[in-house]
Amino acid sequence: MKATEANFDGLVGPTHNYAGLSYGNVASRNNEKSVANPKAAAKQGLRKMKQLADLGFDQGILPPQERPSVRLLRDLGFVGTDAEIVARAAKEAPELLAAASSASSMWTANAATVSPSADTSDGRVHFSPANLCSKLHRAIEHDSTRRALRAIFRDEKRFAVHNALEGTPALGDEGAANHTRFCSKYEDKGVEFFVYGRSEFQRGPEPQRYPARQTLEASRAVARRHGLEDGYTVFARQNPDAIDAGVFHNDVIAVGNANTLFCHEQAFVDQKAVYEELRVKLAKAGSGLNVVEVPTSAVGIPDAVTSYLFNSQLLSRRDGKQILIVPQECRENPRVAAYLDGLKGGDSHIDDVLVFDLRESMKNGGGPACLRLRVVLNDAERLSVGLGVWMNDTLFGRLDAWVEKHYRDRLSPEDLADVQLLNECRTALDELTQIMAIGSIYDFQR
Ligand code: SUG
Repeated sequence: MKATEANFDGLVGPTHNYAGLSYGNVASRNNEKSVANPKAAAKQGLRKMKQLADLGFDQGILPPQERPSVRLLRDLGFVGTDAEIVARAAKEAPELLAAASSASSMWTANAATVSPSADTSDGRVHFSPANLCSKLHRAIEHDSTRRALRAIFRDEKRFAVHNALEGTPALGDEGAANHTRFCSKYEDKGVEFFVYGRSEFQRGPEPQRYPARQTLEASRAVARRHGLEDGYTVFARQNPDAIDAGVFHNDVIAVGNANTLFCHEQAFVDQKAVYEELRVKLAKAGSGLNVVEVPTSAVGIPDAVTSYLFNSQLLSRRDGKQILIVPQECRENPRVAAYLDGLKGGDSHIDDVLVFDLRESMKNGGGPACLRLRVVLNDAERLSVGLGVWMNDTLFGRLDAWVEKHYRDRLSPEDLADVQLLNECRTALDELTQIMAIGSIYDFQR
């Protein structure tokens, strides 16, 4: 049965702000305490989704999570009514309120790792929500992520939504940001490629400055639970120097689609051996591997980190051409812009480049690829997903009006102390579950 790749983007939540919560993520730290514009952030994301839907891609939406998370604050010992809890946290521990308020679930590349049914032993699509245990503000996402995925991918005969792995350093898991799948056609069996930054039990080079968020043990556990075959999986270690230069996820230095791997020459340890293993395994799946490697002499790692050249979406159009979706920061960097000018067509098999303004998300280290979760679905699987999550003209109109009505156009870290924000968010999310017809998925609705 024919399959296509759907992209599920995270809708930016009403508390989008710059709290500097992600050590190792250069943009998050550089923009700490600046004033965010949640309304603009959400609209930038919606425009990307709409334009890709207009181009004929299957574009889905994942709802934002409830923030601030009063549940986290209660767990941390704050007591009283919800409003009292927010007020107390604001006064006594503003850093905890910031963690409880982050809109970080918008970066759905970190929501889960997804294996298409063509790859798994039981023929279902498998989802493993990521525990994101390396950062407090992200470690609180997986429970709600699982709930949202189960609400959208309901049919247990077709979909398996697992619990997250135990949230402990040995099993640090950041989801699809460190996972790529290569194939000839989407419906064919593919080769799943897992990239990790460190191993709890095996020796190897590790970053010295910034944390490695993904472990080999977590990647292997995900592959095991999804029922992937060893002969069709590849595990590669990320170059620790890249992590130390701000490449906190593999999707900041590499992106893959179909049989193309677009990456920097300093992305992996033992890079040539990684290509070779991918080639051999992909050949068994009936495909060649097309590597588009960007040399350091053209684009250095610091340029890759500030422009997010590799945090692009590489997508196959229905006519078979591949397009690259990049953030406008790529155009503003002269070396990256020059590289992109020479990229199109020819050997690269990348036929067009589309540029998007995602400035609000980029200032927190989230580019086009961070904002989407890829889910390869065959026709029957796609039809079993509710209509309310697929972007189209009507849904775009309703969501744009919803953002216009409920979102602020200014939010500073101090504004998180405003207890009114909690009510605003709940009112907005309650209406959203009706627009998307996904049922009562939030705690406050239960
Ligand atoms: O986990 N930023 C996110 C960005 C995630 C990008 N995702 C991928 N590369 N796939 C992170 O570092 C910043 C929040 C703040 O500082 O307020 C943040 O969480």
